[in-house]
Amino acid sequence: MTNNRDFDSVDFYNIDELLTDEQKLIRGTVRDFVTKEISPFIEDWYENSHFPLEIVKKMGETGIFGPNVDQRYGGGGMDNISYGLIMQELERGDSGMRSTASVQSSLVMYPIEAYGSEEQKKKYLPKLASGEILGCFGLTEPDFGSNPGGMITKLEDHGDYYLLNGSKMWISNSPIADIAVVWAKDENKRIKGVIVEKGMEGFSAPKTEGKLSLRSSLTGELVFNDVKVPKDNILPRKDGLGAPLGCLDKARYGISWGAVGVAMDCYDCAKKYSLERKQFDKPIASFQLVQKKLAEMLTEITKAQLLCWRLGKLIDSGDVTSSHISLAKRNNVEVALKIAREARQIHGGMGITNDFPMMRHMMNLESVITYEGTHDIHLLILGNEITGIPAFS
Ligand code: TGC
Ligand code: FAD
Repeated sequence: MTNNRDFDSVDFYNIDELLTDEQKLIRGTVRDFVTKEISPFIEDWYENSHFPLEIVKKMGETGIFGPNVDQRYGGGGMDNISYGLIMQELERGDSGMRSTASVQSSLVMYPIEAYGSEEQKKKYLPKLASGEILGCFGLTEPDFGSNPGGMITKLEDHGDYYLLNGSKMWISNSPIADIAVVWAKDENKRIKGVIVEKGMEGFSAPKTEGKLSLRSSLTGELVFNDVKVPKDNILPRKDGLGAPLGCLDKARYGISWGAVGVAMDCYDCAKKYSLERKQFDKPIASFQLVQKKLAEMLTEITKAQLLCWRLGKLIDSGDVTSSHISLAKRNNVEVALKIAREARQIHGGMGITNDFPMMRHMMNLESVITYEGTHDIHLLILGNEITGIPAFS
């Protein structure tokens, strides 16, 4: 099955007027990339639970990895609106494809750039930017998902190396990653980041089978059995839970934009289908109930677009807080999920087939609404911001 239909972008409030020519150019480049390299194949990849490894190099060549990273290390040196627009376009193609880019850029390149040594930056960042190597991010453990501070994976100081023991679960890209940024506790219970390389003795990354969501993205475990990690592989410039959570802020921001990409794709499909499909001798678009669905979709997409744009500006000016990001991730993913369901309904029975992308998007969004902080965890982050009372535990 191919998904080759034309996509018409949605811009009811002329938000394009707020974008620079460079930002529009970047969006256009990634839109073309998705149209050529992802959309024609995605339904097959999804059905066969296949991650196309060759897409990593292609993404690197297109400048998709590390858009915010300093150009001295092979990054794009771009602003945050540009980064968001890249994520929007990729997720219009598929959430799994956006996931690959989120992990590489926000969860692997960002911590190496922000917390790593100069040697680590020179060693890893150019190769990650070009797609020569792929990274993954190990925070979640079998018994510590929403509460990563409880993690039990541990680092023991053995003089010139650390011994790493424990396991991580639900790790995007882990079975094929060349390096893993892993979070573990030292003897003082302080969380530290380490770079673990594929092939280190005692390290394995088995694949997680049976996923009904995000099927074009590989997910797996990270298992550490007395892995000797050289001291040079510790991220030296930040520790504590705030270090991994700082990376999550970057990725959650990207997801806010990505969700808009999905919502636009579903709305575009629903609008076109409703104008073509006839029942009772009329296009179904002529019925008020269908118009209500379309009008509400457009309203929510427009609100979500404005949230993203403003959030990007707040990040660029340094005025953003984590709860600003939680609000946008939480809102936009929920909006996208509702729009995917409504668009599916507008397609009637056809909507459940892979002639159309809504079911795939909908199933993908069940992961997106869970990872990077569940929907309810983001609500609690906002509750804490409003009241000053953390209700997590
Ligand atoms: P809490 O006591 O609130 O905070 C501990 C320290 O962290 C600081 N902090 C942050 N720093 C940066 N960014 C943030 N968003 C931060 N949130 C908190 C905080 O200031 C404090 O610093 P310090 O210096 O005082 O120690 O921590 P808590 O244990 O009560 O937890 C709070 C909670 C529940 C919000 C947090 O644990 C959380 O966000 N949980 C959700 C876990 C999560 O999102 N996991 C995601 C795993 S990665 C993933 O899903 C990748 S999917 C990728 C893909 O395929 O796209
Ligand atoms: P739990 O934390 O067990 O939560 C279960 C339910 O309890 C949720 O509804 C939650 O909202 C609720 N809950 C938990 N605590 C509270 C509370 N205090 N108050 C109210 N409700 C609460 N992790 C990584 O580290 N790296 C990755 O690359 C990565 N990729 C992923 C890819 C996929 C496809 C998926 C599905 C997950 C991925 N994750 C990754 C893990 C993801 O971040 C976790 O699944 C998520 O943080 C939730 O943790 P959990 O699954 O253990 O659920």
